[in-house]
Amino acid sequence: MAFNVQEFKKEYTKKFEELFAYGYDEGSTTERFIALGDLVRGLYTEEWKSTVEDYIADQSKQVYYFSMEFLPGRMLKSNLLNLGILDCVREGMQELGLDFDEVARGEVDPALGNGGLGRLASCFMDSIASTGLAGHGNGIRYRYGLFQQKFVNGYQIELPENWLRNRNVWEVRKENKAVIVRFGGQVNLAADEDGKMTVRYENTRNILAVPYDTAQVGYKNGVINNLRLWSAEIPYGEEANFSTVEERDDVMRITEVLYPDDSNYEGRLLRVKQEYFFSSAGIQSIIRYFKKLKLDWNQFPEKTAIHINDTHPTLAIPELMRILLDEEGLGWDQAWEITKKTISYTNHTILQEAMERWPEGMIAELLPRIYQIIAEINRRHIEKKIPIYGNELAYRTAIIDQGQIKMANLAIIGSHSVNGVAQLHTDILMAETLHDFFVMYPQKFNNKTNGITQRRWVQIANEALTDLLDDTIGAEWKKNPLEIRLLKAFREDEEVLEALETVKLKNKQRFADYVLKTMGIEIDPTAIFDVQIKRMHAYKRQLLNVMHILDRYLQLKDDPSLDFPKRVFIFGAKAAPSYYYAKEIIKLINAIADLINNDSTIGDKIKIVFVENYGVSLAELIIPAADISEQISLAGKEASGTSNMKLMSNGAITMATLDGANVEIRDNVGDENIFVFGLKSEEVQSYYRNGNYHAYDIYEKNPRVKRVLNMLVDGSIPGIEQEGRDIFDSLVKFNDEYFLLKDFDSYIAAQYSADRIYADRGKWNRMALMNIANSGPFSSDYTIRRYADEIWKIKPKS
Ligand code: 26Y
Repeated sequence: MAFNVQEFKKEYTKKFEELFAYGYDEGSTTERFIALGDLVRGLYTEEWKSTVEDYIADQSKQVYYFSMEFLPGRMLKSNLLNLGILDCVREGMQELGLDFDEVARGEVDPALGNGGLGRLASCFMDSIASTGLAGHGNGIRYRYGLFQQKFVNGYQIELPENWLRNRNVWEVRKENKAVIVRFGGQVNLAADEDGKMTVRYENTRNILAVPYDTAQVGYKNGVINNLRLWSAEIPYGEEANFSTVEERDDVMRITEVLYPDDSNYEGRLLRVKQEYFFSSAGIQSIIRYFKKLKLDWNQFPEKTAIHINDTHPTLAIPELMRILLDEEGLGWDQAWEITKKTISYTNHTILQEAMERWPEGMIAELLPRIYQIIAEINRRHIEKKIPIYGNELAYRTAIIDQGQIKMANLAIIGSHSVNGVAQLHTDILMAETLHDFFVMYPQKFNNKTNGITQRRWVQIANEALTDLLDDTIGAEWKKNPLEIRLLKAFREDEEVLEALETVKLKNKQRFADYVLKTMGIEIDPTAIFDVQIKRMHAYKRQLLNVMHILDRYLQLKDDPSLDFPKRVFIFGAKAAPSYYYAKEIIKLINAIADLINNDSTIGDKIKIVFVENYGVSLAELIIPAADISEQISLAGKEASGTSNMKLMSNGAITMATLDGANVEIRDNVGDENIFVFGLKSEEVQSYYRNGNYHAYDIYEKNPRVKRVLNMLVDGSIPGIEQEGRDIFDSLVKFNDEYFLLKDFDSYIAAQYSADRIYADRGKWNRMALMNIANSGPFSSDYTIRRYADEIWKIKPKS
């Protein structure tokens, strides 16, 4: 984008005054950001418009990524980076006497997701645009995002996240693109004059879905795609058919708040309303677009791919069927072929408790026509499969089972592709979780290992590393992430290794400053920064990390002269508000932090920092500062993980079980550049199958384990009477569902070998370098290319 510093300064000054009627020097940080954001949006609207016009003119195939969650992070820097004007704007701001980084922090970070699945969606949006693909997001514009987390006396408190309190400069409200979504009422099938069946709905509750569009700017390629988020409003005119104020308020509630849960399914009516709302609105808007092309319906799958991010948007399947059947008059078989060819589905979990199922009666009442269609899909599925596979298998794969509608079954049957998010995860899906379906549809199953966008996670988050890379290997890695492997050639180059250490130290200092300022805790940037950042969940085993901390603390208390490098244990995690056990772990970690951080007898050897309100922006601060990346879920439980990829890209060394994408990280960096420990997935499976795991025996026989666990209940950690007891019981009495005790010894051993290597700076730096150099394959640009080639069948714009 042609733009110079002088022009920028003039435009910015003008824009600010236009918006606020005084000079930018008088403005607040928020206002300064708004003026800048507004200016930047103006810079790309022309290209945004022409991208759409080109797509229509070329009739290029479009892919739509349906996701209940997006976690884009602050967009100012990523837009500037991708437009190629980041340096120019930074310089201009400086010349205006403004602190660019501070102004950038004036942007609210939209938390429209829970965790990995939502952030993946946003990495994908960036990669889709940056690899020149015609692809768009479809989701919900929640009025309130994921709760803001505060700690009060060590307990998690949730506050509403009013992210729209200031103007959202990036979004554009498109009222003329609004559609009506109907709920409830009755369905009547009647023959029209020509004897053709027509479907009529009566007494429905109609909701206006208004899209808010946000540009998805590709990296220096002129492509600008769209993220369309829908907001529920009251329709006007004859569509407004509410009889009571309560009914009307109900409408407003649909897009009010994000469900703050990432793994415990709850059969809440409001959630299914949200799911249908954005699925239906998305499908309607896709159909409207397709109709502009004036093609035959059979060409719909040639021009359209719709991807559903987990089962949350699965109602897109019966909704597409409904429109093709009822509104466009296609026959069942034709509509079904089109639907299957269009839809593809990603599974993100094997945890049974996260599998969506809805009560049949609830769907029948809320979405009567959709229910009929699901029932018919189910009936035909069973009828077709019985002669081939027999009754038992056919019924095991039924969509409707014992009064429940199983969304994963509908997603698999109604799509042409089912993928897992790391090789191990896909293997488990095929062999266990979805084995029955794998038998029926082996060709549908495929793996697409997750990825991350290094544009945000390296170029924006870690400018110091970016400069070092540019100086050392040139800038090609920014366009072709695999080229970062050129760094390997420097693994014995002391100058580069030391420069890498300096970069890391600088990032650690930056984080230490933040911690001192916000938490009043002083941490030493030369200590090992040991990082675990992810949702709080039992299977992710933050507690195993805690056991290591307690063990280390006890060793030090026994012998204060013990010589190992200082460590700062850094946690960032939100717990679902209803997930009691996870909240107890939060309280425990905070209590231990209080105890250890204030124990002067251990001489700062251990510090614990649990940051409040972890999210994308904090991740950008923490990840570049990490030495160790904790990826310690019980093998077989973490579908992929993506913080593991972000951390390795920033030179942290992974402490890992062989779970999710950790396996592939190990394969890429080699055993000598990662710390691996713990049970393998097959071993875990075998314990589960044979029921021969006995946590109590380990507790009794392993004195170190016993001593650590006793600390939870013997009063040595103040303020955790209830929590300590509950957690102790879950591990010792209720047999430790996630095998922490079993993995304890090997975890401790791996941690001690990390200590030893860290003391050898040259060796550690080399490992860090090798992690960075091998992170290229985990770019979401490649992941997206594989989705495009193998699932969506779409080609980049040439
Ligand atoms: C049904 C509802 C409660 C629900 C809402 C959100 C269920 C699940 C989720 C989100 C799941 C999620 O974030 N899964 C994570 O997806 C990442 C991207 O594929 C994986 O890296 C990570 O291992 C997986 O836990």
